[in-house]
Amino acid sequence: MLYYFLYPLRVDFTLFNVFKYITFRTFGALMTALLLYLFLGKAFIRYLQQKQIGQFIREEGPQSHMSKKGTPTMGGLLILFSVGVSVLLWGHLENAYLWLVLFVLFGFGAIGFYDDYKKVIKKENLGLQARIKFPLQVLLSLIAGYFLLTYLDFSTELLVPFFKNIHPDLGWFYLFVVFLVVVGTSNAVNLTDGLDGLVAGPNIIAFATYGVLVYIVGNVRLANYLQVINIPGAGELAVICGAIVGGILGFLWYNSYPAQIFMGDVGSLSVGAALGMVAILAKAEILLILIGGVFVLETVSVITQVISFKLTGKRIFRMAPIHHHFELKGWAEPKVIVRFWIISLMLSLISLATLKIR
Ligand code: 57M
Repeated sequence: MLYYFLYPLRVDFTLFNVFKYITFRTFGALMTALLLYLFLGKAFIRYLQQKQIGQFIREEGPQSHMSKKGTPTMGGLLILFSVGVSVLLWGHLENAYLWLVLFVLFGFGAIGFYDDYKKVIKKENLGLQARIKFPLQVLLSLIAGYFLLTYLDFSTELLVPFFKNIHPDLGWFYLFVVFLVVVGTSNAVNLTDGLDGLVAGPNIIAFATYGVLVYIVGNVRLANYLQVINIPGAGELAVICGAIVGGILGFLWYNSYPAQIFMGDVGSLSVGAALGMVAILAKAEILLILIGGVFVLETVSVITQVISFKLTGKRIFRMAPIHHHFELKGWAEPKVIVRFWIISLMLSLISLATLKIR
């Protein structure tokens, strides 16, 4: 919105010329979302406490989690609010990619909110059943994919990191890729959200990395120099990546160990789905395996644990997802969290290096 009000004033005040730069508006979006969460977070936590919107802790989890009972949850609501306001203020609102990410962010946020509402407010511990939750996620991802392939005529080529000459055109099968990446990432981030700050760190790193990638992909000179695909308009996604980084940073101020608030499914499902959507729009969906490596590790640990237990009756890990395994090995919670952040940062730096190794 600011772009429309202030950019035209550049005729009289050259200062307002800055509003045409994506980098400036990305920084503005990050700081706005961050400050919104920082200033509203305390009152929001108090509100959740007053309404007794607190976390239920399952018996079978690590005993160390029992002390977390009643921690306010659904902190993701304020992430969505901060990101929404920030994008409306700083975004170029004629950019369809921006609205596509917002659609996925708030659509999956609505699913997560309903799940949290049933668990925390209606006290139905199982929340929204998977047989309702999953089809809703599939539907949203297919709507986004269909809009992308028809109205936006988006490329259905699948780019492979390291091999610039391998880019098969998947045609309508690309819809399946959109479903897999968006729904898969949403649920992988959801699984990872099991320790204080554990999900915030890798998401901040992942969205910052994709913010750089979309800026490059959207800039014809940089894209040609690095020999990556150029997608006109994709650079604007750096603004929403900045807003999400800011919103999660603000959340992390309160979620850091010992957490005063959890993000809830309303946060983890929405942020994960948005990450998947941004990866698709950056034509870097395979790279998400690296950039979102911590989420992949967590999901693979659950899959292998369940398969092993079903086939042999034995567990591979002391408990899955793998963050609980290290907890039960005696690692202090903050140590598990920060080490996962370090792994996430290493993987993101490696992924950026792949841009040169082609
Ligand atoms: C999402 N939710 C946390 C919080 C957060 C198939 C199975 C692997 C599913 C998995 C599961 O239930 N996942 C659900 C993870 C929960 O966090 C809430 O959920 C939101 C995210 N969706 O925002 O509101 C708990 O995580 C802890 N937490 C923190 N700090 C945070 O900042 O400490 C969360 C955020 C919170 C709190 O304790 O209550 C969760 O873990 O449920 N199930 C599991 O992960 C369970 N693993 C398991 O059953 N493993 C089995 C099999 C099935 C693989 C095995 O190893 O044999 C573990 N989680 C729990 N209890 N809570 C262990 C049992």
